[in-house]
Amino acid sequence: MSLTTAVSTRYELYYWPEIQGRGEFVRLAFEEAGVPYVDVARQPEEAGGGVAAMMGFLQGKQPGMVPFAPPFLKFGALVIAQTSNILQFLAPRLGLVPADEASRLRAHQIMLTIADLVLESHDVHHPIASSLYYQDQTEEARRRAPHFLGQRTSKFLGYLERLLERDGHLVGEATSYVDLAAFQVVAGLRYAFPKAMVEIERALPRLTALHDRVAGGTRVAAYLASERRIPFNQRGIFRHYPELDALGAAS
Ligand SMILES: N[C@@H](CCC(=O)N[C@@H](CS)C(=O)NCC(=O)O)C(=O)O
Repeated sequence: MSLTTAVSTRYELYYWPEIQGRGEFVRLAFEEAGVPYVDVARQPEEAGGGVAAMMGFLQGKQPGMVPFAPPFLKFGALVIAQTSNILQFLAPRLGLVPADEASRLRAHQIMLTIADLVLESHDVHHPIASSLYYQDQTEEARRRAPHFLGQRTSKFLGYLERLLERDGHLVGEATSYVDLAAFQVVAGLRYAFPKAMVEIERALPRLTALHDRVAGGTRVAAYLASERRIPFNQRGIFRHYPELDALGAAS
């Protein structure tokens, strides 16, 4: 194959370079599978990386489907966006979902539900607009947090707990991308709301055990200890504002 017709078949992940965010669900899948990927925006601009490389796709300057927002994955001629969609594409290739259709649908269904929780987790600190600073919507965030922590978090995580209780797993016996995602939301919510999560997790022993099992897996543990794992921070989806970390009465 000549250089001009060669289509790269390496996995290229495009995501904001300084946060875990939604890109982390994809990073975790590659890390658990031990499959190499390029985290493009974290590479130097001189090497074709940086946010500029990502913006080229978002602005439609690159061939292939134009993504609405990161994360997106480039594989050959394919440009795939939407976290759950990326994972649905990757999981069979990475061995992170059983092969049968029912299991794959089940996995996608749970992943979409986790994606809803991710959005609500973000909207606690940005209840009015993503384009405004947290400091411009603190009052509304303080009102929203007890609703999120008192009702929504328990409803979402309690759903995962019930699946574990009833079926013994989220999807299949082997570690799936949904297990990785469940680990990530528990880790993120613990970072954002450490006090409330102690209370909330009392009712979630199976989910806590799943979190620990995923975190202790050989490849994931090595990843978490590496520099590739960006620490949680105040620019990501899960942010720690102590004034929001209370289960108190909702108003
Ligand atoms: N539903 C999409 C949401 C994508 C999304 O909101 N991406 C964020 C970063 S985590 C972003 O950069 N959004 C820009 C925007 O919404 O304008 C997914 O799950 O991938």
